[in-house]
Amino acid sequence: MPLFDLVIRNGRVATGSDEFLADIGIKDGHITALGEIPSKGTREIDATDKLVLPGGVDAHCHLDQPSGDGIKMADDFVTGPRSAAFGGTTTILPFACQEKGQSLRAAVTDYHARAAGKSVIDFAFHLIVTDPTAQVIGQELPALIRDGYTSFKIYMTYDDLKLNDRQILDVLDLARREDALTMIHAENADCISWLTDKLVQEGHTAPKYHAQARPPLVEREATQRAIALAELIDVPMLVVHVSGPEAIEQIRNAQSRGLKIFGETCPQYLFMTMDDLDLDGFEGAKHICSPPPRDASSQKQVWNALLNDTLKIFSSDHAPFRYEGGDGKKHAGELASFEHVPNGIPGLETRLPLLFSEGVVSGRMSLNRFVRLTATNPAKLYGLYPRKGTIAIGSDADLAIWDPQKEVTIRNEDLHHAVDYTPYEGRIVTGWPETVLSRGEIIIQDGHLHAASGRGEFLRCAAPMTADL
Ligand code: DUC
Ligand code: ZN
Ligand code: ZN
Repeated sequence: MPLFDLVIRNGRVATGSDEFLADIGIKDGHITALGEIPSKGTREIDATDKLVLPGGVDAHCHLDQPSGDGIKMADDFVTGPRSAAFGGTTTILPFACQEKGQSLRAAVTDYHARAAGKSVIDFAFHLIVTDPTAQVIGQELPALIRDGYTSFKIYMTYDDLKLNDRQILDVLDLARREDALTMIHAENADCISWLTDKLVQEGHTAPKYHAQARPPLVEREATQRAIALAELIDVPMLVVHVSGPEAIEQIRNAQSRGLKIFGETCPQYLFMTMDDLDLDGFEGAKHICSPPPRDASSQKQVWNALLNDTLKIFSSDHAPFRYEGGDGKKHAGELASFEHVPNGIPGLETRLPLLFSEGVVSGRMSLNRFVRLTATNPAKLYGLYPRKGTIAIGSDADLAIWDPQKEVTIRNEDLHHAVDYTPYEGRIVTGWPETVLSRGEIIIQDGHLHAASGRGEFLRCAAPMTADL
């Protein structure tokens, strides 16, 4: 009986800290040998001239999340994870979103039902806390944290999601007591609604005005306030989807004062600008997300913040709405005012290839940094490390074998999500994850899916490893 179910031979292996030539032996879904492996495996993969990287961990995506009357997310727990896998991601963390008035436990039960038997890759849930009642703070959240839901997103904007400062303090205080991580969407709600009303009154309703209704200042102010609240409680916090220098400056300042404030950014802030909201007709709606993409100089600053460790996490914020049909971007009509367009863009499948191409291949960032940003750091921050996010003896054999030279033109027809567009249509990238393994099983090879929906396992998260980030 062979020692290994699978041996990957001769690949250039990279982790968050090292790069070396090695064979990888896999048994029962785990990595059990690294180095020169003389014995043959039941199966073998030749990875000569290929890179073998940890499968990506996408720590911010929205799937099958109710988003308002008449609006439906295009991706569920079949199509979203499948699309992620084709893009080299082997773990996702979508959200279980509490509706105001709903118990958090009921929300979690609901999302487990949505996900049951569907995902092709492993997944955990973050919670979205919209109604932090005494019962939620005192009982439900502590119990859920112990059950493996150790991170929750809270919002400072969106009427049906937002918390006031006092509620935010309650959540942060609970996170400190129970050793959990708060993720915060930092935009000032009153500024946005005031600016929106003004723009609409002036007849400025085209998609491009979305960016004017949410300028950098509203993100900066909310980021600064959120950091002050976390400082008051003395607890780590992650600012999600940071879009530009104003918010980055707040985070960097907090870090320089020794605060455990982390930052996440997403492809839209490196590869899109607000000019994309000003396409012909209603096409700009395809690029509406919040915070909005900024300008070319902001993109540069976001790159810098990834390179100087201010931002430690790179996620997709995949929020999938179809352009055509009446349940997505156009649910309020062909030329609806920007404030009625659902916020969000697809990105699960393109997240890694975009950063690999423009980061690693272009020479901006090391391969180790790429791995840290896209796999190791999120696995640590969300209590999944070292099971996920690295290549080490004992870790799950979640691996992506990249052809670092393959040129791919991104075309929506070649992607595997259920959205009818990609904001990156026509963009050429170099490097693509050709073979993807999840717990030792080959799930993607030769452009095909080789695994059944539903094989993915639910992961319980441990406490965030913030000391090490
Ligand atoms: N903004 C969010 O806050 N969530 C989903 C998508 C978006 O654009
Ligand atoms: Zn958000
Ligand atoms: Zn989001």
